[in-house]
Amino acid sequence: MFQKILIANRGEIAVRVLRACRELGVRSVVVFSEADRKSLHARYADEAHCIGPAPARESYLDIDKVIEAARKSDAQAIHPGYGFLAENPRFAERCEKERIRLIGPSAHAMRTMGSKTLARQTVAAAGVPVVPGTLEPIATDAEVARFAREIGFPVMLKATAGGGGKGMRLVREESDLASFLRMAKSEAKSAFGDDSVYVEKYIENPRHIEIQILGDRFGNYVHLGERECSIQRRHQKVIEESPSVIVTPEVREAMGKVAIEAARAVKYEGAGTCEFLMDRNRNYYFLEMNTRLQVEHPVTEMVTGIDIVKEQIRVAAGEKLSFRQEDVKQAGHSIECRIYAEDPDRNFIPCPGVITSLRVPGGPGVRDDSGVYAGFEIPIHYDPIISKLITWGKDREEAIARMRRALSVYVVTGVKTTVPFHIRVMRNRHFIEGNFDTNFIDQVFFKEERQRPLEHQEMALITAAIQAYREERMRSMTRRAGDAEGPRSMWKYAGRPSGRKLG
Ligand code: MV4
Repeated sequence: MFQKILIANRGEIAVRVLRACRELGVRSVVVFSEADRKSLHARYADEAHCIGPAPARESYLDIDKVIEAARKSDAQAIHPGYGFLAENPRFAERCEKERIRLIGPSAHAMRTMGSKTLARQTVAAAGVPVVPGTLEPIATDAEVARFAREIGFPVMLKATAGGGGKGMRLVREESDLASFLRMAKSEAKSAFGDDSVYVEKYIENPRHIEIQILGDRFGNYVHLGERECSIQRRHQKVIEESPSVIVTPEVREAMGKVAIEAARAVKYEGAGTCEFLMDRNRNYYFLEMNTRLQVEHPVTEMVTGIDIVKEQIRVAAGEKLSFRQEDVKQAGHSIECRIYAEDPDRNFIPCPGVITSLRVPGGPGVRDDSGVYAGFEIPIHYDPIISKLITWGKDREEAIARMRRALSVYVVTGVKTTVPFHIRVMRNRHFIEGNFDTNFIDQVFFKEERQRPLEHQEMALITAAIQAYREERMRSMTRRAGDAEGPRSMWKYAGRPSGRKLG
């Protein structure tokens, strides 16, 4: 096992990896930017090195500075977390050159999966079902038109270097093809510096289902079942769960097998995720493979009992996987809500700032993977995530009930958060029924919410009337009683339906 690991990340994921290091008895080093001098990850680590100014380009994304910090601190391995350098094949090569073990797959695996067309070719050759379409980037307008006609409209144009919905265009009819192709190419060029695109059949109202895999360097592979990630907003996942309500044991086993074949095709080492689109008939199609630890890994940990981060570290240190496929059992249900410093009432604009007070929920089946504390200032320079709130229950109903309970007592002051948004989703009948797809938040949920402002206004009026009544009653009570303590704080009455005094 390693003696010392450097964590090349920040926030909640750096803290998550630090916890794994502690449990393994491995010393930890972190890097931090000038904006993160007082961050939780820098406090939590055994050792911390400042690697530059706030902009990520000059700190967390600067390969030379990260390597230098690893050298100075004598770290034998680097955990990249997610984002930043996590899927950068040049970083993987540099680590190899410096004889520092990267806790992740090879540069080759990253490069293959980083190109969507190369990934499609590679996994299709391994027998994995991919979304019907071209396996190569397409050079000319005429060729795009020919393939689109062959596949049949609607089609999707996607950037070869893409991911996350950038450089992606839905084309419903042939007359839009030329102009949409130009848009897709220019978006791809500016986002990835590569304007090549390819064509896929459009899957209507799909669900996004992904399979977690783990591999070691001896060619052993296991899958840890699926995560349902269809609850997204503008291609950002906001709620994830495991298992998925639509995945049957048979489909799970089949998807797990093909995910392992995809991993084997690139000699994958460590933790990785195969993303699939699933249509209404439960046909599934490989979309892409993420060659990193993912934000939503905790829901899998909660239902399998496997610590994915510790397992990642062990296989990177050259150990064999500590269990076999038949040892993996999913028990109960887990849900994750991503709590962001964003204002849901103002189109989710980021709300960086100082967290003036913080109260984190606990109790049975509740886990809060946080990167902040009361008094911390969320910097404007990075993703404004506050924490991931994860619940576990014996079934989906209990996991939802616990999530509602936890969200309702989650207090963050000083910044706006997405907690109220999550409370509304947890009450939405479609969500409760498990009846949703990737269009749910943007097309179904917000439409329904917009139709309810009158309801909210009426509720506000009724609440104001009750409050006025209680205040008047209080005034007359304190006048009569001549209470020696003086008038009591109003909230003691206002919050409790029974009007019972506790203090
Ligand atoms: C698709 C698709 C339908 N058909 N590809 C969006 C992000 C990128 N990772 C892939 N995406 C999609 N690709 C075909 N052929 C629908 C989406 C999609 C989506 C996928 C996953 C999660 C949320 C989504 C929201 C809108 C569209």
